[in-house]
Amino acid sequence: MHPMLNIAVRAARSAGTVISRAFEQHDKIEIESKGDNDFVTSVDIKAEQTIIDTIRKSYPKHSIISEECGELKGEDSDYQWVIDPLDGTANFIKGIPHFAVSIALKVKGKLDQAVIYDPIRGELFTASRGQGAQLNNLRVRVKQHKELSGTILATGFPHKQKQHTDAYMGMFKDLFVQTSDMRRAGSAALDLAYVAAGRVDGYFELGLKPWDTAAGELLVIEAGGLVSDLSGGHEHVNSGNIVAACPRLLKVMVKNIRPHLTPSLK
Ligand code: 2AM
Ligand code: CA
Repeated sequence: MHPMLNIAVRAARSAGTVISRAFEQHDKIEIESKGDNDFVTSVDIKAEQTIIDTIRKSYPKHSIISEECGELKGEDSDYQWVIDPLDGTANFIKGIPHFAVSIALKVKGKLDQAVIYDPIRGELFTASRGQGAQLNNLRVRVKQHKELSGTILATGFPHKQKQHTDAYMGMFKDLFVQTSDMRRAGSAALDLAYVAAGRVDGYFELGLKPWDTAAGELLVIEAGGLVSDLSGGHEHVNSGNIVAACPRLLKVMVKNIRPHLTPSLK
């Protein structure tokens, strides 16, 4: 295993322990509102600190960007860790056991290493650039589909950007009538990991942040899939609007999504 992936795994497992212990004592979790429909708990912050401490111990000069701390510039800006300590915070708060730790490393702006860890199921998704994607050390691949018929797509609702509800529902409807079914589980990181593992066939969501998707993007690519913005382009990191699937299905998904794009979603 690449030494930096090894550190990412160590950090993700330590954070996972913090999260699952806290989940067992669910009634003691302190919740704070960051804004409309946006919450942070003492657990997000503690898990994030665990990850940052683990990375800093081995790589004190690397830069870090994380959900709760924002950007921590290091002496070495070629290496940037992108961290979501608890993706699926709303599930965690409600007691729904579906959330994950997401850690990616970018080297000179390119995704290089990725870990997504589900501490409830003990599932560890890993990827290194050019080396494929694994679930608990076994190779995984995206499912191949040429059309929507027979597929299950994962998605997330634009709950923090309700101005996009009509556009989103238009996309959802056109896709839904052609698929077998949809899933809305509440963790973007796990949605992308599940695309990589072939558990769902594709995924789309609007308004995400870089730490929601960085590790998942490398996992999907290393599992033979593609990630794009809603028009099939490369703006997803800036826009936070994302589609992921095997290359042929992604093309079909984008074809169905595109007619619903409003100027602010293009
Ligand atoms: P979080 O739990 O870390 O906040 C739910 O749809 C998924 O979307 C979660 O992964 C959640 O991450 C993420 N998310 C973050 N910002 C969002 C936004 N502005 N709109 C929709 N989902 C968002
Ligand atoms: Ca997140």
